[in-house]
Amino acid sequence: MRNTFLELESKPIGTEEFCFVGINYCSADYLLGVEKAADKVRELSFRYANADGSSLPFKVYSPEEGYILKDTTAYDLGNVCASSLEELETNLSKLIFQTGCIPVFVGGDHSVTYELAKRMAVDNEEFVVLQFDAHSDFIDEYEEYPHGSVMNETCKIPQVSKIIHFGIRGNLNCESAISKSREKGNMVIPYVEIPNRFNNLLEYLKDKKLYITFDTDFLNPIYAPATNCLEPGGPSYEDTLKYLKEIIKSCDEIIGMDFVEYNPTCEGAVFTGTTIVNLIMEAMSYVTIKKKSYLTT
Ligand SMILES: [Mn+2]
Repeated sequence: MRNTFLELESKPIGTEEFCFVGINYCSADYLLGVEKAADKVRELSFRYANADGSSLPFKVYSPEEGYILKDTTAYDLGNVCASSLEELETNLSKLIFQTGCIPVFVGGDHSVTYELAKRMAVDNEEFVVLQFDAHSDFIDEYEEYPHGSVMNETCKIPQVSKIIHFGIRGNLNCESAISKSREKGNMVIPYVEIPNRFNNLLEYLKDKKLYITFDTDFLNPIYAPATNCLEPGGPSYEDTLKYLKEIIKSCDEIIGMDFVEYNPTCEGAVFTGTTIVNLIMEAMSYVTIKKKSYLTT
C-alpha cells in the first residue's frame, strides 16, 4: 500500500496530467481538523485504487460513464505542511509542476486558496477564479479571519481577472462583503439564481483560463456534513457534478483546482470524504474528456 491518492506513484514517471497535492494547514484553532483532510482523502480513495496493485492506467468504472479515468495519468507529490500562511507561501514556491500538469490541491481551510492562487499566478498570466461556496469569503478582516476574506485577497492578485462566487446561500453571509465584491467587478451567482444564469456563465467562460476552488460547504450538508461552516439546503451531489462538468467543458482551460474546508474530525467524515474523493475523480475525468475532446458539443 502506497498511502497516496488512488495508490498513485509519489513521483512523476512520465509527463503526468494531474498532480495531487495535500495542503496541511489550518489558520485558526476553531477550524482544527482541516489540516488532516488530504490524508483522510487518500485513505478513503484506497477502495477506488486498482485491485492488482498497479497505479496506472486507472480502472475506475461507473455504469453511467464507463472507465472514467482510463486516458489520464497522475501522481501524488505528498503534503505541503505549514504553520503560517507565510510558511505555506514559501513551501508552495518550492513546488515545480511539469508543463501541462494540473495541480489538484486538497486540504486546509479556505485561507490557503490565496496562497495557491499566487502560486498559480507564477505560471499563468491571467485567469478567472471560480469559487464553489455557500459564502462569498469577501470580508475585509484578512488578518483576523483569513478563511472568511480569502477571495478579497485573491481578487488583489494582478493575474486574477475576476472572481465568480458560485452558489452562495444561507444566513452566514455578509451583505457588505457581497456588495464590495460586486463593486470590484466580480460575478455573484447565488444558489437560487443558478438555473437562470448558468448558460450566461458558461458563455462568459468560453475563452477563460480557470482555477476552481471548491469549498465543501457548497454541497448540501446532507451530502457533505464534515465541514466547519455548514449551511442548510443547497445542491445535491448530482447537481454539483452537473455544474462541474458543464463549467469544465465550457471554459478554455482548467489550470488548477483545490478542494478545501473538509474536516475529517467532524461527524460524517467518511461520508463527506468519500464524496470529495469522487468529486476529484469526476473533475479529473471532465478535464480529461475536454482535453481529449471526445465530448460532443
Ligand atoms: Mn469558503
